[in-house]
Amino acid sequence: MEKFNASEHPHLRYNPLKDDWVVVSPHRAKRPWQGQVEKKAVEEVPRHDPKNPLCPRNTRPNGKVNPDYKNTFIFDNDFPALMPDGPDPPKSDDPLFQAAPAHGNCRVICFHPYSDLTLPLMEVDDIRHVIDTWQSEMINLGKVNTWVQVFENRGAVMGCSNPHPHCQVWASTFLPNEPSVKDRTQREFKEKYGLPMLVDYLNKELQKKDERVLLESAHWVWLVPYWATWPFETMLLPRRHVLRLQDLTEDEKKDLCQMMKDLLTIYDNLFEISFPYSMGWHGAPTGKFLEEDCSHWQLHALFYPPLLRSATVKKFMVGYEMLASAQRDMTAEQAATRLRALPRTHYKHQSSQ
Ligand code: H2U
Repeated sequence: MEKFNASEHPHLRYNPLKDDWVVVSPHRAKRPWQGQVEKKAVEEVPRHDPKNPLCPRNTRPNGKVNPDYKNTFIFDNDFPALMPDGPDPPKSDDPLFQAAPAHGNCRVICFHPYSDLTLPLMEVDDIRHVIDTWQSEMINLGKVNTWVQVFENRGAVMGCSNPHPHCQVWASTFLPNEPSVKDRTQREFKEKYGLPMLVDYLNKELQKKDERVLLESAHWVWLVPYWATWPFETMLLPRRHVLRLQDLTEDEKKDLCQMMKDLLTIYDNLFEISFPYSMGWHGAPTGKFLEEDCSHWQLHALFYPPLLRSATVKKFMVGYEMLASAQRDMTAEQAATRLRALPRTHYKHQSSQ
């Protein structure tokens, strides 16, 4: 019998955070592609578009005028998915027809006044404003909400509705599905093994750095998780045990600015485009959880890019993925090797050097 080789042979990998499995089919990356090809995103974005509702000084469709902001600008989403007030659905005894209250706040954070910038093209000082804003939003919204989800959709392919650099914050009085599962899995891990899952995981990844670790700084480690599902999915972890984004120290935040710039530059350099992704932060829940022991949690940022083999070929999570299990076509280690080989100078700045 042939010896198992992870970069040749199909196998399953366990995601201990989500308590599920991903099918890894490394040999499939070689297959020819005649399916859908995405349009290459238009890279020419004007610095200021008088019609763009996220630009400084412009009037949004609801008549509100944006200030002449110089770094970040935060406002309540004009089309919020969740609202702080409103009637609750009636309780039901029928297990098949259950509903529950859903309240919350949705906010939009513009990162910078210039529409032609993205996080990797911004100065580290400007990225610092974004991180400080994430922290203040987490603190304010976390007082009454159980979960505050900071997330950025970048690129039309990920549903981003506006080219201006921005992210969203959705805060809810309930714990959504993903963090709810992660709360359980991390709690059970700590009870069983005595330390937080992701603290243990990072220690182990750092013992074999050449496999999945991509970048290290004084306070942060960027890696491809062993159980990654999306082709170039990655995770960013603090070295220290940190429960929430708002607990980061000055030094950790300063270091995070450069780390974000570097890792997002590497992403852009992979296919020499403004790399599409959904990213977001997961840390211990807030609201009533602020008073509870959440030491099983470890803060982490997640990056889910949809592209597979080029700027225009996307990984589809359809068919088998919808009906059976998530599946990927190359191993986490193969993705790490490709990302690790890329320069930290943005491709838009390389020719001028
Ligand atoms: P996305 O690009 O990730 O869709 O985020 C943009 C958000 O900005 C979106 O949720 C909001 C949309 O509702 N928005 C406003 O609140 N007001 C506007 O005038 C434009 C967009």
